[in-house]
Amino acid sequence: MTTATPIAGTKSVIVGTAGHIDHGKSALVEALTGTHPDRLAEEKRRGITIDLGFAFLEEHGVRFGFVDVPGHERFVSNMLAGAAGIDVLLLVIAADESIKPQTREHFDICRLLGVERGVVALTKSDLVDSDTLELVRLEAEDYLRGSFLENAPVLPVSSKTRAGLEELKKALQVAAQKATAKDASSYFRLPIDRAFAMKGFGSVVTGTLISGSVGAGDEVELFPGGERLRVRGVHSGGKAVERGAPGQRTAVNLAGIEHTALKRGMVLATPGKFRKTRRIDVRLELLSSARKIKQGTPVHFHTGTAETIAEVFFHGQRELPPGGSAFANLKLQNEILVLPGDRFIVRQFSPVVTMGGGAVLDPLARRLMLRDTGRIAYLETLGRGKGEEILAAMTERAILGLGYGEIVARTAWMDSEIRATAKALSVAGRVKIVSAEPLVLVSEKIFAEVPKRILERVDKFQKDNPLLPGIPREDLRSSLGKRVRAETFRAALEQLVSQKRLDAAGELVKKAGSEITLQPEEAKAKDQIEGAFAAAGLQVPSVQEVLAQLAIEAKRAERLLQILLREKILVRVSPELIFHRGALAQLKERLASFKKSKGERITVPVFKELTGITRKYAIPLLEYLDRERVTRRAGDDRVIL
Ligand SMILES: Nc1nc2c(ncn2[C@@H]2O[C@H](COP(=O)(O)OP(=O)(O)OP(=O)(O)O)[C@@H](O)[C@H]2O)c(=O)[nH]1
Ligand SMILES: [Mg+2]
Repeated sequence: MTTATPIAGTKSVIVGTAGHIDHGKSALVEALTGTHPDRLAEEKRRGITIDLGFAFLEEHGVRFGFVDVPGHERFVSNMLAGAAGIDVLLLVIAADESIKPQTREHFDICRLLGVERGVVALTKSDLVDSDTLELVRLEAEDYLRGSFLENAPVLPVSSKTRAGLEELKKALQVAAQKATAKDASSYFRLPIDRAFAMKGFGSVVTGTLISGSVGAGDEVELFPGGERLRVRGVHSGGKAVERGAPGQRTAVNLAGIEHTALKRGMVLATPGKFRKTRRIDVRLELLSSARKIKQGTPVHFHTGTAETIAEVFFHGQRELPPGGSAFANLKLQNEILVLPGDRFIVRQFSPVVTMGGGAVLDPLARRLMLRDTGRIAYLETLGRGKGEEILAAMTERAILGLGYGEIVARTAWMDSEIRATAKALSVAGRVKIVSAEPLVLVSEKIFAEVPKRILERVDKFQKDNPLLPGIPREDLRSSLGKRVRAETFRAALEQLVSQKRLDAAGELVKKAGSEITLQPEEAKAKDQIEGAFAAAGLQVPSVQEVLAQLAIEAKRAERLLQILLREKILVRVSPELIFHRGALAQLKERLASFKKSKGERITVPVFKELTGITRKYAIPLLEYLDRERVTRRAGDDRVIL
């Protein structure tokens, strides 16, 4: 994947507003950027924000993308779609009203979404006296104590008089400089927050580019539907750009799809890497203001710009008390795309209030299973976020082995990270790389059993079938059951061969150096078969005739014949014709002396005469000699080589 080359020195940062209705969020965005973020006619008429609004500002090498959210409690779900992906929170508290319910709810949401930094604006400062302003500042500082905004600047501003705006811009600059840049070299992901048609362009979607980059000509995958789409163009900050970089508001023009098929909540991503899901394992944190959650409780679930209904189940406990946190398994009503570490919010079913949130641990979880006693330890490992531990634990749980595609879908790690981690685990003896390309891992514990089982099978087979030279590979593999995948089988077999415990030269596998040992009656029968063909010369008898005369049963007799053929004492010239090697050697000598005395050409009748055999035998025999390069066909004749 190509990475975007950001313009030297510029940094892209998303600033998201949050705060109670009418506290002056949109007015502040307009005062800072010159753009009023409200777009809808209804918003303008009612004087409130209903849906997300956007504005841009580029200053001192920072490109700010502003996401303005509605404060109305009925539109919190819209607020949530905007809050995902913000780098810097602009918490708005009106100086004349101080902290109100949606101040708290929005702030809780941002905290649960893992927002790391921000600035507090005490808006409408022109409406209050300095004592009131001081009081509100104290209330705000008190409220934010112990949170990620504990040390954030709290700045009085007025969008009306423009007082304090310069200080606020400076504070946003400082926060922007400190913000961790989103990863441009990672997989591309854009949660869609708007979709519309643009005259002359077709379908356009917008969103905050949360990782990777996107440019014209790229193929992208639309989740959860899985459609592969081509990018026709990309806009960022209101301008056409070659590639959209992470941390920017991004508009993507898509070919091959109607805008009506595109909706908020869908995600554009690097194609062929990820899997949609309806079951996830998470770390869930419940607000102390929330009601307790019981096993099976339905909630509203929000992640990225997506929203669905989830039923909550707990690992190892029945319920979650207010203020508590637990590993939970969420059953989602609709399919979504999430990756480990993605944040989410849950809201009470009714009345709809924010209850809590957390982070995704396993995006491809399964239904809660009581007998899966190691699940909690596994989720703890995922939560600690240490690559080697995670891959080792993941491999241990994959009884069938863990393929490259599954590792990507479960971790979203890049290729180099996957390979380096696998290598380290392999060197440490924790994981066996049973195939390097495509990469397949099997836990050393599980792998170690396979060679043992193979040895047992081969041993048993050779005991049960003393006259057979070995067990066919495929039979051996399928005897191990479906849990041993092809790559694992191959690696285990290779190991046994290199340890000189098995021979697996051809299609057959046998104990190294093992030979067939014959019973006395078998040895006798084998001699009889050989004798019958040796005595017959070129006038060979039919195989059935020879075998029928033996004192042992047909199956063993057939196997003895096979042994003679493998030992090349007998030679199968055609499906029906078997000759003793002595007879064939003599024939070759006779042809050689014929060539000396009569020349290299020989006709079929002369060949018949020379050998004394019928045409029925002569033709297959000549064809055999051609294959052996003793003769070469030349028209109807043969040339002796
Ligand atoms: N006097 C004064 N009025 C302000 C200021 N900022 C906003 N207002 C007014 O307050 C009202 C609400 O402002 P908005 O910016 O729409 O508030 P909001 O927080 O975006 O509201 P929602 O999006 O609906 O949550 C408007 O009438 C603004 O003109 C300010 O600094 N001083
Ligand atoms: Mg507004």
